[in-house]
Amino acid sequence: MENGLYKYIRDGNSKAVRVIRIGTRKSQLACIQTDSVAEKLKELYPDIELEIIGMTTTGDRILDTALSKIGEKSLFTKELENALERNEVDLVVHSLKDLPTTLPPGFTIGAVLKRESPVDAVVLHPKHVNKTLDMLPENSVIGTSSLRRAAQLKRRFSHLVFKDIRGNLNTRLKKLDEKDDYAAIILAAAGLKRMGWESRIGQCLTPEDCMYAVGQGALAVEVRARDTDILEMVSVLHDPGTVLRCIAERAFLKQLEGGCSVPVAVHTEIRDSQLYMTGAVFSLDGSDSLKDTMQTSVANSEGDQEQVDELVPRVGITATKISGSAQTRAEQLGVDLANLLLSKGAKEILTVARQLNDAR
Ligand code: DPM
Repeated sequence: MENGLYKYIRDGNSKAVRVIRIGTRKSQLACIQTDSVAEKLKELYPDIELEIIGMTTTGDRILDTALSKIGEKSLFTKELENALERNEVDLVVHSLKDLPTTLPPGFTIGAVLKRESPVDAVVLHPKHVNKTLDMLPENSVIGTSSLRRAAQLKRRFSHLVFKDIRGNLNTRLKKLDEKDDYAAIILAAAGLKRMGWESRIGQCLTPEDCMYAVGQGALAVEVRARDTDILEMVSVLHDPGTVLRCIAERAFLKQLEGGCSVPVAVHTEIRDSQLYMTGAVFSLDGSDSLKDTMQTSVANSEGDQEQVDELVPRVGITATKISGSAQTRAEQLGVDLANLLLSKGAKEILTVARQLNDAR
């Protein structure tokens, strides 16, 4: 029973078993993330057969240039999307923050899993163990290639110096520990936890120190938008709170016309059915910034029966089992907050930041 979309294999009892192929980058973090999603699918659908297919992406190959300087968008995702398009894989697991707010036509995010802690963490050189950023000596070098992290931390810790650092997490930790180039590096706590390196976290940054990136800490499952069977299958992985927060965050970034390498940061929370969102933009040195907070209700309104059945993606995310009106309000919150900052001059700050970064 080949329907073109799936491969079937026969198990020992000659029963047809559906094979779902999952594409992943080959980095250790990507593999761990993919395995965690595969495990969840296997629990939910014991009858399916999963095959994991590793691929190398442009972002993995170019190791000597700061990410924010490489012009091409979707650095880590393009090769994987090509494989999806060619039907070589059925789904791909990404860090949501690496997925652009507008996906190429034909693709959608079919699941956003429950978010890990979205905060940024300081990993210290062994000789500085037990210190915090404010205790590091004058002119200590902090490794980060994130314009967002550098801008916010420069503003807060003017005694520190910031330098680019590239490579996957393993490479970065090696560069930190085995040389004397960096006093500390900044990484997402979520990635460190998934790698089993939580013990290396010397300090978690507060929103006052450094707000996080749009989508940080959440895993996303990308699928072919027309593949309704796979969409249906992965949709049970959606975590409603994470989805609403991430829709608001992505709508904010999209409205600002920011890519994955602009100094834009967010903080979101859901309390008592209210979605609170703080968003900010920064100049590269952090001296200039705009920040505001807004909120909206994400309660299931009375008689809110419309568990949207039509497949309406919002900022790339298709979530049919989550209240459509709550999704719309979350998206509107992001747009409204961005418009508020734009009315105060956010566009100018981001344009200058982009020009300065390009000229670096
Ligand atoms: C994006 C940024 C970085 C990654 C920019 C930013 C960090 C780049 C750097 C969009 N993607 O955050 O301002 O530090 O040079 C990335 C990481 C994870 C996903 C690693 C990290 C793991 C955490 C997650 C790289 N993408 O941020 O420490 O799954 O959210």
